[in-house]
Amino acid sequence: MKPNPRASRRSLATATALGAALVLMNVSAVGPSAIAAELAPLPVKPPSPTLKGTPSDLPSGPNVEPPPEKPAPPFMAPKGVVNVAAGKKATSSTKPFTGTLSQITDGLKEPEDDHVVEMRRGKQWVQVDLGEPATLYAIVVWHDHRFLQVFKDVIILVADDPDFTQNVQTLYNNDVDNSAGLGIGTDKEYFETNRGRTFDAKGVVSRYVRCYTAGSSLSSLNVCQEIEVYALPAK
Ligand SMILES: [Ca+2]
Repeated sequence: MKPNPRASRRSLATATALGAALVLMNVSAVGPSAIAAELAPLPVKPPSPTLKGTPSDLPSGPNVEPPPEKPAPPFMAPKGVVNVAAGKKATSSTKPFTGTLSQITDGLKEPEDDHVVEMRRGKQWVQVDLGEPATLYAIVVWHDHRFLQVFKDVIILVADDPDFTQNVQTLYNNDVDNSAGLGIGTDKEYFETNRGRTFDAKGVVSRYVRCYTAGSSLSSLNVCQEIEVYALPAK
């Protein structure tokens, strides 16, 4: 039987009208707050990918995500979020021996040696003071995408105070053996690309963001290029 184009056009028109009616009903049922929370892809501008090749001996295991073959789908956040960490003050557990802490929030994160802040080995952290509490939707971290590598003990915390004693919340922890002593992590280790890694902040209200590492699959040193924190701008 041949399909009847007129009938299918009619049913499409009916479906469209029905869909529009349902959307209208939804909008009136949920009110203006839901309209304000319209989602859009996170406005991250990834740096260039590295031109260095893939190392031959890549780590693998049950707790390591395989190297990504294509970019992850965009992270959806409330429309209008901005990087509230841009230009904000960064501190660290140990003084960097290459680069300065202002580079953590300077927006530069190309796969170049002078865009990487390097610190000594062991468990170290870098943190950003947003200046005031904000409702956080996503944190994006570039440790060092000059080389494809897996960072060890990636732990992302937020807190109300710079010493991380008040309202401390863990957003990510892939320290499965608790070697960092901050609790057993259940998140995966991952290969970092030019897209960094986006961590879901789930709307937590916080002022300080702290990112731990303990070296990587390539080096025992700790490194960081950029930390971005996405929130709606303060009114
Ligand atoms: Ca930077």
